[in-house]
Amino acid sequence: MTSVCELLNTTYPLIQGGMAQIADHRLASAVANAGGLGLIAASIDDKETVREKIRKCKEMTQGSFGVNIMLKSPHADEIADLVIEENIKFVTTGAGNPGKYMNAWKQAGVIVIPVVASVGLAQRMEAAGADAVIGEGQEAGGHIGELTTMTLIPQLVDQLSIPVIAAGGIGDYRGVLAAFALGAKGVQVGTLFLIAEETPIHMNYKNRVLQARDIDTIVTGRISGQAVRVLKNSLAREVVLREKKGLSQEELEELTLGSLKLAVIDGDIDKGSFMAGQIAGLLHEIRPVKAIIESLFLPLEDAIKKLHIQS
Ligand code: TUI
Repeated sequence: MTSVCELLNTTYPLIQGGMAQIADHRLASAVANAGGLGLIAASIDDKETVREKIRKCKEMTQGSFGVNIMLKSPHADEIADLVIEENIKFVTTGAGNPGKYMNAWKQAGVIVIPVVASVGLAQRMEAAGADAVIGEGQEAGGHIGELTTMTLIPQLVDQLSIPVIAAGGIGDYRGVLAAFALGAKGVQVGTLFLIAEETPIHMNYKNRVLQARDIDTIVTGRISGQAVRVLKNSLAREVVLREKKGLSQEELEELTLGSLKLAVIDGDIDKGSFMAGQIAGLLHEIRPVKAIIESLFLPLEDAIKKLHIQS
């Protein structure tokens, strides 16, 4: 079986999360240059906006990078074409089922790695030709499923033949070790990159992540079926309150997606939607992407030796 590093053509078995409206060419190229798979998040951008980011990224790195397609985007169809036009080698997808694009991508030689939150979708993706899946637990930030990383990953590993990459709740080498213990062959990390030096978000966003405690995230949209994990603030509390009074899924989506920009660009502490995972409480310093990635993998050999398993 080919390793995840061989599949991704990377030094480390690491994928950067496709963080909507955050992960552009600057973060993607920094991750690629540091030996991981960088991703440009297409988010709700139109085709030409994403094309521009791809072209810039090509100039900034010789390393591996790809595009994350948010399948609820009104532009998802045209982004699916764009990755082929631009000869993109790697695609990850989120928030849906990319089945209708799989044949075209596979024919074009794209390596496709859908993010899944359940075994059922993962099996359909494997049957449709996915090269690997990213299993994302509900510890993650942003749009999430029901299962935790701890429960999802071993179930995926047992039911699939393709490599499983773990996401959700991984914030240091201990999380990486745990993911491998569960049978994952690689990791995807999002929240940890929010506070990377190269990540182009408002300083207020980084500070909110740095100051977060363990219990400072909340899930909005659980009732209406569009669960999104964010840092607690007045918007998040308002959304949960209005949801209890019966807000529609569309209204909720608009409220959270529109306000993501307020967090990322304006750093609006009260009205912004600060998507982040539960591991935010572990994170305390801003570092360059390269230092972050090395701190995930270089301590592993030593940590394995020091593992104390009582039996
Ligand atoms: O997609 C993500 N994380 C995201 S997307 C996003 S932008 C957004 N914001 C507000 C509302 C909606 C989108 C912010 N964060 N992670 C991957 C992920 N995919 N998590 C969960 C899923 C998922 C859930 C259900 C994938 C497929 C699915 O069902 C598909 C089907 O048809 O069976």
